[in-house]
Amino acid sequence: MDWFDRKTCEISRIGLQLADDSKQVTLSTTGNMTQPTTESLDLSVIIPTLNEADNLALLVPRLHAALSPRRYELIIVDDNSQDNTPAVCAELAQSYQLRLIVRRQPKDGLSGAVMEGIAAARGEVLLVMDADLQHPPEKAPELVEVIENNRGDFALGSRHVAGATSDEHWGLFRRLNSWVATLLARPFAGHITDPMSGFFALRRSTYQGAKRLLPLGYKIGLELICKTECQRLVEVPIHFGLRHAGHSKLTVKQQFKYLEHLSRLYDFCFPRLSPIIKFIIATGMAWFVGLGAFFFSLLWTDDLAVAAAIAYACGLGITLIFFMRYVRTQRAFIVRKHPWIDFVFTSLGEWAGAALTATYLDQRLDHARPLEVFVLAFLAGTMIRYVMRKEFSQDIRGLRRQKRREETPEN
Ligand SMILES: Nc1nc2c(ncn2[C@@H]2O[C@H](COP(=O)(O)OP(=O)(O)OP(=O)(O)O)[C@@H](O)[C@H]2O)c(=O)[nH]1
Ligand SMILES: [Mg+2]
Repeated sequence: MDWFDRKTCEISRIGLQLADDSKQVTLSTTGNMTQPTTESLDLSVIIPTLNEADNLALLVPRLHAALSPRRYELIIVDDNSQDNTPAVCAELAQSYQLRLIVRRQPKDGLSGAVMEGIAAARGEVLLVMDADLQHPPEKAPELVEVIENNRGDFALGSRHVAGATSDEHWGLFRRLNSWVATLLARPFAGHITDPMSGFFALRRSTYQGAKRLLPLGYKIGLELICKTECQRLVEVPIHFGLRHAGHSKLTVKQQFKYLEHLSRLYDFCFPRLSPIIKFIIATGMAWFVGLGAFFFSLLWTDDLAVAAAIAYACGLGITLIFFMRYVRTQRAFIVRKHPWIDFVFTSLGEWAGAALTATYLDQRLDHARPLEVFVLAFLAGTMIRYVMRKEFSQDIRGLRRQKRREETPEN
């Protein structure tokens, strides 16, 4: 029996309506509260939660005080929290308008929760914020007004813009981490000082104009800035408080996801340049490892062809790591059905090309220099890889955008 069955009696006693399907449970207010209808509203506030019951009890009244007398709805999207979030929401729903969406088996984390909340929202303006009280609810009207008064298309609560303050005292590592993360987002976040902020507002029509939303991990704000292609981004200084209760869910795993997310955003924003740069990075690393392996092999063999063949095989190990990441994170975009079979053929092809080139040079040149053999053999292998991946496996990412599966009409 899960929490939902256990809570049914309690929920019905206080007059809440339940709607259930295989994917989610929606708890919405009835009685003197507003039921979800198709009627549009001025504002929808979407709050993703994961074990934030203690924070919600404080946040909801403060948010209500800040937003009154606006016509707004509050949507809490909870990913099956194991604290008593549903009970706290049920309690709060007696005094405040509130819709709780519980996702039973979420796989797409914070970003997916926000998108699910937006899909259920009826407001003309959408406001997204965290539940842990780090985002001051009193600043919500300011963000909304930027959109309502058409001073911008995307309003962000910022920790770093002039006038912002913070209770958090970050150590050197966290500051460096945040600085690098912001720097990596700079090419598409422009002048924005806090593109990682999860406190933002935008018009519903702006959201609907977003192209190919495919968020990963935590940075839904950054995804939206990119995919809506908003030009008028306005930062509102906030006082960034300390988490009131509970624990941060920002893990190291999430930080790696951020890198994967960035990689996708680079592909989106720079469809030609991004794959080329990634190819260069992967190839550069393969060459670097290959060079080490080449000279190491020469310690016990003076056959340059053998050393080059071993070195290229080691370089393929690096390519393999990049390809694993590629298949995992870009599966939705891969045109071919069996990328791993393609990878094996391509690898064999390039390895054979490099080995044959080295053998040829070693046989034909009287005093072949090791470095010459290495460079020419690796060059041959790299060219074969480029051609085979581009033409045969159609691993073209941004190179030929019209072939990207995500952009074909059926998607
Ligand atoms: N629905 C849902 N909400 C989540 C998930 N992960 C985090 N959240 C919520 O997203 C908000 C931000 O999460 P935090 O853990 O505070 O992360 P953060 O603010 O980026 O990091 P800190 O600065 O360390 O607090 C909070 O309201 C969380 O409850 C998730 O997987 N699903
Ligand atoms: Mg937080």
